[in-house]
Amino acid sequence: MTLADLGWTDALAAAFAPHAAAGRRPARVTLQLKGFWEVTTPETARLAECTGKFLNETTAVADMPAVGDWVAIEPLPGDDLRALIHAVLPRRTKFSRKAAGLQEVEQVVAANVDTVFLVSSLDANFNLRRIERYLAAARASGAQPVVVLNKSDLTKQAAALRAEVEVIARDVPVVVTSAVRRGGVKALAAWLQPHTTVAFLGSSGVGKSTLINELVGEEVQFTQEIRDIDGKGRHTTTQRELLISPDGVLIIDTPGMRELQPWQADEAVDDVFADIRALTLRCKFTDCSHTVEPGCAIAAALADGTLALPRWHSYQRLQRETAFEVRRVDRRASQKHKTAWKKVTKQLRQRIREKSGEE
Ligand SMILES: Nc1nc2c(ncn2[C@@H]2O[C@H](COP(=O)(O)OP(=O)(O)OP(=O)(O)O)[C@@H](O)[C@H]2O)c(=O)[nH]1
Ligand SMILES: [Mg+2]
Ligand SMILES: [Zn+2]
Repeated sequence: MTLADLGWTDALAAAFAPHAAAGRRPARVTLQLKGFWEVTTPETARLAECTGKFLNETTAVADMPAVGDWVAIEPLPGDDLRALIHAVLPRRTKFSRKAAGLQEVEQVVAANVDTVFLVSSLDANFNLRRIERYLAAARASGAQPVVVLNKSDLTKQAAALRAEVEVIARDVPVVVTSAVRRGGVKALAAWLQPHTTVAFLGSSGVGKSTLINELVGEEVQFTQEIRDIDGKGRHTTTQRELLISPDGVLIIDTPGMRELQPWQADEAVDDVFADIRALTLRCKFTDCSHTVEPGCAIAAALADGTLALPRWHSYQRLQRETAFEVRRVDRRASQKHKTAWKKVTKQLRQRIREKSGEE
């Protein structure tokens, strides 16, 4: 294996020059653990920790090593399995999420990714709102997004749903797959070039690991049957991990992200559907439900073909999902705050009790 096989580029070589002068070696982060990282060099994989200096100088969570990152390492002398991470090289692209907490912090889910496959399933979990949110995060990542609608074997509506997604995806390609059907992943072939890095993102249970197994041609990632009826299943993939396919594609698998935060949600809807919003303002009644009312501009536009039906359906679906999302987030946020507050109060009480006990 060479550095190029791991995705090394001339730009990285240039950025690495000062670290090379300091005797460091380049390695790619292939697995993220809590406080540890697996880093891979052309020779071997090692378990690495960050140096104290690096940790002292790093204040933002987003600047910590993430899967896909290139790092400058120092192999530990006399230990061929361990290493120290001295620095993270500048990222070409990064896919971030807002990790939820009392404060919102940026957390990098995957770095230096060429293509992000935003995977959804064409079953009861299909949710345009969520796809829109993933698209927004992917557009900000710098990587090329591709929307993957998986489990096409479970629906007869694949074509219609795809048309709805294409409306919000605009210039982003939308492909339909079935990971459990032979040849069902051929649609992704164009983006699977050797030495390029692709990442699979999407909710738990949509079939990311199954797609990867299918692409790699063997069971490299564990998958799990979904048991419960609402299809939420269990998180089977628990770590962000980078693997190399036999064809030399660098593939990042991620656990389903339940917490991808819907920031800028409303703006995103308005942006794509500005024309429809303008139309609704022309309805005769301001509270027009666009169903049976006389003088409805939407009904007129649908009738004369200036507004396509799938676009209208996408808009309606997004409106519904946004309203639902906003309610849910409000509730969750206040719940979280309460829980955190309780915890802090409890800790305080505990400390006071301990102190008074000591005296
Ligand atoms: N019918 C059908 N089932 C699929 C398809 N792809 C995956 N599945 C099933 O969906 C379940 C979940 O698949 P996984 O690949 O584990 O899902 P995942 O996205 O990796 O989930 P997490 O690792 O939890 O994020 C498994 O039982 C798969 O067999 C498909 O195209 N059609
Ligand atoms: Mg998985
Ligand atoms: Zn109307």
